[in-house]
Amino acid sequence: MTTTDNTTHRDGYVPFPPTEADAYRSAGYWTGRAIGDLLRDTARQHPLRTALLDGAVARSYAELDSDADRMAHGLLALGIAPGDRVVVQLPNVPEFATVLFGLLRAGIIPVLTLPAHRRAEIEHLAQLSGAVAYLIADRLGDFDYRDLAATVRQSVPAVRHVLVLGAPGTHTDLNSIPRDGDSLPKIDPSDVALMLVSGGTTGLPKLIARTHDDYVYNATASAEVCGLTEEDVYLAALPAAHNFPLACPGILGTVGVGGAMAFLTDPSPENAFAMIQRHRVTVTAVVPPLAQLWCAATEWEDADLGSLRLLQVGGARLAEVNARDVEPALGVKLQQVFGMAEGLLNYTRLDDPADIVCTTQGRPLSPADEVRVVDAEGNDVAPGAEGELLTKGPYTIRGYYRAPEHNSRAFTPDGYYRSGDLVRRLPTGHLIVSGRIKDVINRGGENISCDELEEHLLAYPAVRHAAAVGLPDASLGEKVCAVLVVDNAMPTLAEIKAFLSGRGLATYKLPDVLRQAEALPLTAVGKIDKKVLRAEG
Ligand code: OOB
Repeated sequence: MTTTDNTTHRDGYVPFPPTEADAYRSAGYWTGRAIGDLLRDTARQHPLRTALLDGAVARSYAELDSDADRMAHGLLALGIAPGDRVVVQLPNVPEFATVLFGLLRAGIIPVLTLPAHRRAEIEHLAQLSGAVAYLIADRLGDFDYRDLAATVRQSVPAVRHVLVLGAPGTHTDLNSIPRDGDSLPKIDPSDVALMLVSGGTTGLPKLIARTHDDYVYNATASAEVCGLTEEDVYLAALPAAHNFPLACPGILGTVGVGGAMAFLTDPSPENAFAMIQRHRVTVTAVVPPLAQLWCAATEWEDADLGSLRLLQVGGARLAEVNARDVEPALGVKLQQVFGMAEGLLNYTRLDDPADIVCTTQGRPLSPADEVRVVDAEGNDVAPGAEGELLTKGPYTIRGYYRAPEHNSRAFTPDGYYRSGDLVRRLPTGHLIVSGRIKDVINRGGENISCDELEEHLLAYPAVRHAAAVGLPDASLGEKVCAVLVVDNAMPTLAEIKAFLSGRGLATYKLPDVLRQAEALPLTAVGKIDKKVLRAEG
């Protein structure tokens, strides 16, 4: 079997073991609903309720439901078959929902890439998934996806169709394909529904195949934890193809309860605040750098954010100082979310005390989530001690798609995913993320946790963003480099060292080098990109 084999997506998919799958079903975690049923059921019960709130294309649930069916018929009529994979790369536009539900209803598997992905990632993901089509928007800002698509078609010949939302250029206009048909395939809820892209910090991204059963549970259980109802208006501010805004509870959770959704292509404070005010947005999700920017922007933007009831922050560690800022600055309840595309989600609960919300990254979503905290030998650490988080459960994958060799390292023989995240578990079950196994600087044999150092650097008054990275050093192996984005004058290395020593930090953890940056480089979803920082030296 080659990675471009197109006949079936099941080759290379690692299923849940049958006995565990049965247990998830009989305990009621898996309900046998397809993701498309979330929309169908809401459209039947509340056809006239608003689903999409974006200006000219505002759609009711009945309209979105029929748009999705028509999209499904159109894609099948093109010759794309159930089980085929389609690489989807769309900005946050309302049509994202139509395309997603259209593909899901047709049983075609979307490979959900982010707008910031470029040739290296898209070629790799198209090849690895064995995609037959690539679905894009014409352009976003100065970037023309049609040019990228022309290159991808050349290098990955299995990609037969390029479908464009907007002006198609030399490709096919998505809106011109005929949309009629009489039947849609029956969906097996234990089948793969969609593929997410891993947010991994090393190497090329991996594919994470999620089933209807597991992802419906992911979205509906998340909606419950967030108290989401039909009164809510969810704003997709992070790229909609990312697990967090897609299903935690995000777009799918909102559809499940019959709330309204709005999509934001550019989450700058100016745009986001205008959207929140205009559509009376109640819930949204951001990454920590964006949360910080929004908090700071309340000083110069005067939009009315009174409708917002919950700001979810996750994707990377939110420093306590920044967590404490959220409620006073934005007048909104904070929820920390520690999640991963591979599955496990941790949420602080709406009734958790403020200290828990500001100092922990939440506790597991499901009573069936199994979490272990282990040492380097794989043994459970003492309660409260730091170790690597291992997990399995009803919505956590048992292996990456088409990656047997990597899977033998990334999963334990009994099916736990090795997250690579270092955590401590409180008696309440809340987890504190203390770093990544690999995000450690080895300075002359002493290990320094970057997270810990960053937390201290952020406490320095003028420091807005901070990142610690190890740089090669002839005598130490690695030396400690602190990169700072500051509001006012840049502190000197001596000042920073004195400040950190004053906070009681060990001498070997003090930075050897200080760099000033205008901004920190960010990944496709907006997390600080350490790979780039290290490469910049
Ligand atoms: C989310 O998913 P991914 O797949 O982009 O990234 C997962 C990794 C985690 O393994 C962890 O290293 C880090 O991102 N992470 C956090 C965090 N949330 C994620 N690290 C510290 N604190 C947090 N709150 O990032 C994701 C998926 C669903 C919901 C939320 C985030």
